Amino acid sequence: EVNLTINGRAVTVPKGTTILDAAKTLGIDIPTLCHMDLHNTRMHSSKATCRVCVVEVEGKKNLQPACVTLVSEGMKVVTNSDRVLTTRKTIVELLISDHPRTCLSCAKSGDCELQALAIRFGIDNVNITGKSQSLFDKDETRSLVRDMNKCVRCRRCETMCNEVQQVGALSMSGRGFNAVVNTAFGAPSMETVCTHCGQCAAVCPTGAITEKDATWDVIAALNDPDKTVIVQTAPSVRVAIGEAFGMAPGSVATGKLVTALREVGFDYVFDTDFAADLTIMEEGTELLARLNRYLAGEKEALPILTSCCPAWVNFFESQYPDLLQVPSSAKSPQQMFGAIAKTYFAEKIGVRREDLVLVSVMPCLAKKMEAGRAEFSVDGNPDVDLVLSTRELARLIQRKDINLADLPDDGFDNPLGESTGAGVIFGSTGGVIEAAVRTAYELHTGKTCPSVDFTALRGFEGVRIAEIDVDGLPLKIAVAHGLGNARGLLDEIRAGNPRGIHAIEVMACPGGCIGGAGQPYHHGDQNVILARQKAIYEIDRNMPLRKSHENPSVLALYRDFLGEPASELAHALLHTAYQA
Ligand code: HC1
Ligand code: SF4
Repeated sequence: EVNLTINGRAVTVPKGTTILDAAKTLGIDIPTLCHMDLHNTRMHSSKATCRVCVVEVEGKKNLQPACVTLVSEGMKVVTNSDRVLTTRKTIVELLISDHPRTCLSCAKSGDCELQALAIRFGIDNVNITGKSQSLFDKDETRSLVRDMNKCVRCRRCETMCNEVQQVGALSMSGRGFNAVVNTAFGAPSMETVCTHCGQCAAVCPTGAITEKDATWDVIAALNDPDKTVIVQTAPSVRVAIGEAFGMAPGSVATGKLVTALREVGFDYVFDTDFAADLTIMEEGTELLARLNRYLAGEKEALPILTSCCPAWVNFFESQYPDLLQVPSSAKSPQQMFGAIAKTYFAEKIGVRREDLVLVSVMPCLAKKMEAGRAEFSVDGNPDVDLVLSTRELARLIQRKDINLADLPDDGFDNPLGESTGAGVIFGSTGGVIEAAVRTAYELHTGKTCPSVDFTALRGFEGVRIAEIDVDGLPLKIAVAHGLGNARGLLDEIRAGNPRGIHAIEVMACPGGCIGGAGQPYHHGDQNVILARQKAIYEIDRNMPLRKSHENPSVLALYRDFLGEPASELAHALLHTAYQA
């Protein structure tokens, strides 16, 4: 325990606490730019690069950065003296002098932490000009735009990519005015190991890394009289989009979202949750087939890995090319939806696939890249035409003069809008495998699950291992979220799976899709992601049907079109192969 005063107020905190955290316990909000604590990781360089958080410490001549200075017994700290405030103002002015003044047209405007500091310190005019502000070319992919001219060298993205995700695509490069976080040799992201997870964008304080916007492409499609434009919305969008309209994190906005999508002009409003149920039918069938081979002595038939997360697919394709037979061959729900929409549904409404435009709304930036993969198109026509992140959809709704928070509830169109609780829990870490277990249990045993709540698979621990009792058969299941956590499990499989794990769910983003990089910004507050997780399980609890194999529209799809799960047609439309 250490006793100190901050702005004259006494506080006692554990030894090893920073001044910044000690101040927080008193509700004193010291501004920072580079600092972010998230997912048990300190997201900044240990050198406290931005120095916006400087404070006065009695007995010290120089101001001290609060984010790295530890408290000591009897310390007297002042966070808001004139000297501190004018110094912070100068520091922010220097940062801005070196920053493009393109706030009006920046994707991050309104959410930018540098802009917020400029407002806080009343900086209305910066006359100093630092480096030439166009030293770096923009790097654009289908998912992300990186404009390193806007980099403030906070190094959050680098920490995210190297420590949390353990991908290693970004590092500090150059010196002086040229110093920025960049790919190795400044190579375009497409030529690097980048998985397009977008988590670097989720923590970037400025507009240096943002999503590639597709909103105007969607508007163009909606305005084309020759096109029928349909939309699917991912499980975790409904528990996050409200935040963009002032609703509290964890608000369930499913009905308002459907109404907003109708008002925006989509001809049919459908639910990716339907396709999540379909995924369980295919992946669950595959799991059981592989389990039976395993029980018959073919040990390498398991474990099976889930395959619905596109950044995860990119990760194992590039980093574990020797393990490509381990993941399920099932496509993601987004792509299963696309394949069914452009065949079964197009036929049903008598529209040629070229005239049917499918827009996805996803919490994810890697989904944009996934939709562009060549294997997910027929004669150049993609199964999924356009992908919007949750943030982009919020902007599109606002652009159309609609306030989602004020809208009444409405329901999805059918048949591709019907879903179960198993479909919605896909949005949280642990949910995909829980959904699979609910179905696999009943198909394997022919009995009803005593309870559909497999709570041992839930939670927020980076890696969770649980043994599920399938009527006497113990199934060992692992769940990992965040690619760094997945790496350990993959290394274990490569080493012969010594713990005998049967099935593994991996989601690239911490929290799963609820923490996706296309969601409204969490600004480092993990409670936002936890509130969304709570909301996901609340939706599931309130659903009349909670097992994928009970979804009437999915059953009808098999009866009328696909035949059985894993049939030849199901394989052709709903499964894929991975490429090293
Ligand atoms: Fe996800 Fe999925 S759950 S990947 O996390 O399997 O993005 O929400 O749509 O495809 O269903 C994302 C979410 C989403 C897919 C489903
Ligand atoms: Fe790293 Fe993901 Fe950003 Fe790519 S998108 S640079 S993998 S954090």
